[in-house]
Amino acid sequence: MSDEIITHYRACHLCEAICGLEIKTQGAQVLSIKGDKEDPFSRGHICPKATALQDLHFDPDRLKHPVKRVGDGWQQISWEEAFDTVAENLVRVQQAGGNNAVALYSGNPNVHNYGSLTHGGILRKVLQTQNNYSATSLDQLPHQLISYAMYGHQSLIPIPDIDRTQYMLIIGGNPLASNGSIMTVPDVSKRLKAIQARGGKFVVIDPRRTETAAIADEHHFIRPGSDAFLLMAVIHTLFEENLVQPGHLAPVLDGLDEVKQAAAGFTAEMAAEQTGIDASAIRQMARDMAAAEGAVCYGRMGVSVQLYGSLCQWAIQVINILTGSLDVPGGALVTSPAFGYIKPGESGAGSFGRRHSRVKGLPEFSGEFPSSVLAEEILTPGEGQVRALVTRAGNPVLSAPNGNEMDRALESLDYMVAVDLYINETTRHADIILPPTGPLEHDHYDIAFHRLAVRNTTRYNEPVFEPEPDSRHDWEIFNELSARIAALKNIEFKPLPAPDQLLDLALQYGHYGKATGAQEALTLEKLKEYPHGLDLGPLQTGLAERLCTQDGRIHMNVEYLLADVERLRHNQTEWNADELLLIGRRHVRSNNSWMHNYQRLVKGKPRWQLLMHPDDLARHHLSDNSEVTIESRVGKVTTTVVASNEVMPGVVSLPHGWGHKRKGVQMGIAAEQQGVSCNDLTDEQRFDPVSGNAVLNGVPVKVFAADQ
Ligand SMILES: Nc1nc2c(c(=O)[nH]1)N[C@H]1C(S)=C(S)[C@@H](COP(=O)(O)OP(=O)(O)OC[C@H]3O[C@@H](n4cnc5c(=O)[nH]c(N)nc54)[C@H](O)[C@@H]3O)O[C@H]1N2
Ligand SMILES: Nc1nc2c(c(=O)[nH]1)N[C@H]1C(S)=C(S)[C@@H](COP(=O)(O)OP(=O)(O)OC[C@H]3O[C@@H](n4cnc5c(=O)[nH]c(N)nc54)[C@H](O)[C@@H]3O)O[C@H]1N2
Ligand code: SF4
Ligand SMILES: [Mo]
Repeated sequence: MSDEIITHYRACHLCEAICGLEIKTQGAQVLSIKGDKEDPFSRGHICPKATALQDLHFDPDRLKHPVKRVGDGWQQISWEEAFDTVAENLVRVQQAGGNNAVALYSGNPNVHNYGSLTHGGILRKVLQTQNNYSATSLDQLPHQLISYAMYGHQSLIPIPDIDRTQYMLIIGGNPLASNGSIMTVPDVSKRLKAIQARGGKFVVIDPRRTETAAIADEHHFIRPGSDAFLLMAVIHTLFEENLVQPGHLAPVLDGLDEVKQAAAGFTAEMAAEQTGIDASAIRQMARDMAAAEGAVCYGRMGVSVQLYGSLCQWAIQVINILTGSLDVPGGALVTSPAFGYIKPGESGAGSFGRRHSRVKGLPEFSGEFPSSVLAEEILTPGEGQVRALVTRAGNPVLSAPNGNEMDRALESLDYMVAVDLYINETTRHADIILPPTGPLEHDHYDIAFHRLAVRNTTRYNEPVFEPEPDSRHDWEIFNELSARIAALKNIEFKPLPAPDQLLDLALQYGHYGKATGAQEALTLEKLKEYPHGLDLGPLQTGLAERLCTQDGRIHMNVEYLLADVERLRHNQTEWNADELLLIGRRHVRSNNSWMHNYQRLVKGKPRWQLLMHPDDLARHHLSDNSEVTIESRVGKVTTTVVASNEVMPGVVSLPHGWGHKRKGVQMGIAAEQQGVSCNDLTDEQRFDPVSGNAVLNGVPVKVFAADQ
């Protein structure tokens, strides 16, 4: 192996910010990981997780070969045996119980791994099952549903033009910790401060004074789950004060009258009672949205994973439309990516409610059922019961509501296979685990996140290290496994070419595939000349020409959303002073459930405790830093409570993704961490009835001293 020091440029794939990295290696060693200052988009920004990429690469707990469960232990097997055994068992279960007897759950890292995106679909195709699930319905399903319903394509999602906005209303998002979501925005802290520096402002609505709220011009606490009242009151105020001005989109807009009627009665005073935010502040938000030269309302997890997730995301679009903030600089704009530019006729628009889940009857979206029903589909006997499961890059035991029920469900399966890097809370139930290469061992392109970025950019990176001998990339696993399943089922199958070939084609047929005066035609070859990434300019107006609805119009008058406004109207509730509502939280050193096995990220101050307001501690006769039991309808956990003025009274906060002490987890450092799983408390029976998206915030809980 050569002693040469090599500098690699490579995107960090861990979160949606897609920061450019400069990685220096010597032979098999990583010498340094730093921010790539020449990356035109991330400008050198990184967070502490980037340096943990080397820990992930060298982690002795990371699986390098397929393993088969034998009693309580695991035995290494060959790829041949692994693929054959998995295919035989999946097909066996399907022959006995029908195609739907096998379910597929796809987790979040698939979206950060382009080979998984290009090749994941083939496994779905050969399995021919309707039982598809993913982290989408624990997350951004309402965003996709609303874009599908209003603009005709689930991925035609308007993105905040943060670099030009003068007023940004952030509801239930904490980009300083998450680094942005459904808004790819590296270096977000500087970009937010730049709004203030140019005389604009941003306002945060959150039950916790988050890192983002702390630097905002205004922060308003909100009672969890009540945002729909706030949003409807903003809409009401816009009509009441004659501030509605849809601008250039007016000719393609449907439903103005229906929206006005729906908002009637949602006064700022009514919303104040429901949310706890002053009526005058609510009116001011409407006025500021209408007055600013470039304003944008943006809502994320806090308004997505709640009982009115879809209604909230709809109302946010409506507010942007009514204030003339959609499709204007400084407002919300659709992106012009090099891969996956959406225009009328584009495939993958989505589908909704073509069928319903067997037990609870929740609607399908784009061929998936909500993950909240996966456990019951496994545990409820009858025709169509799920008896085998494939997970790929997912950890539903820690990520889905009612983790204990999920645990029991996975335990009861006839067969399970996991495509994953680790033996964790979920994959420990698998019969066979198929581990792919690590992230530094394959090339990289951000199919999903350039599409969601606050600026149009594109970038391709070569692998940092050669893959180890006899290893497989995720996409190779899908190709090989699908081929075997297809052969046993006697269906036609052709493996897909490598992802870089598909990328090259997509670029050539894409939005920048033809030479223009300013730009040469974009091909993969061309893109490789820009290892730091290629800037394609700010977001562009032109939504009207890109609408994918059949009539080419924007639909604000979606029947099932207008009906949901009525559900909201009839669901005004009293603030119960004794009630505690549980919300989550994210920390910049953590990433969902799977990055607690790296010492540099878990060291220091513990970050897994329950936060509770000092008044609530007193009211419940609890002391700071004591052990408490938290109880919800579905379960109990015991952890440490700490006093915090960050959370509003009546609200407690516990992060998700912890709880690695479950028996059989083979992640040495993670298993030593004290945190418990927040999803042992979240309730699978609570979901947004419109989309079926899980409710992971605002869960009613009781908290009492642990020794009671
Ligand atoms: N209470 C509560 N629950 C939540 C949330 C919340 O805010 N509160 N957030 C929700 C959200 S937004 C999300 S996205 C979900 C995430 O839920 P999931 O996607 O189910 O879980 P992750 O924690 O992302 O787990 C990722 C898994 O992928 C594996 N992995 C990592 N990289 C790769 C790879 O390249 N290839 C393969 N094959 N495997 C890989 C890891 O080892 C791990 O097992 O959690 C949701 N759950
Ligand atoms: N460091 C780190 N970064 C991440 C992740 C991670 O786990 N760690 N996960 C990644 C993933 S998969 C995602 S989807 C994104 C999520 O990105 P964000 O949505 O920005 O992240 P969250 O911290 O979940 O922010 C949700 C906020 O909503 C608030 N909230 C809770 N309930 C309510 C409510 O009822 N109303 C309102 N208005 N607010 C409420 C919470 O207090 C929280 O501050 O982050 C991504 N980036
Ligand atoms: S913010 Fe951190 S984890 Fe996210 S892409 Fe940038 S370096 Fe990676
Ligand atoms: Mo997510």
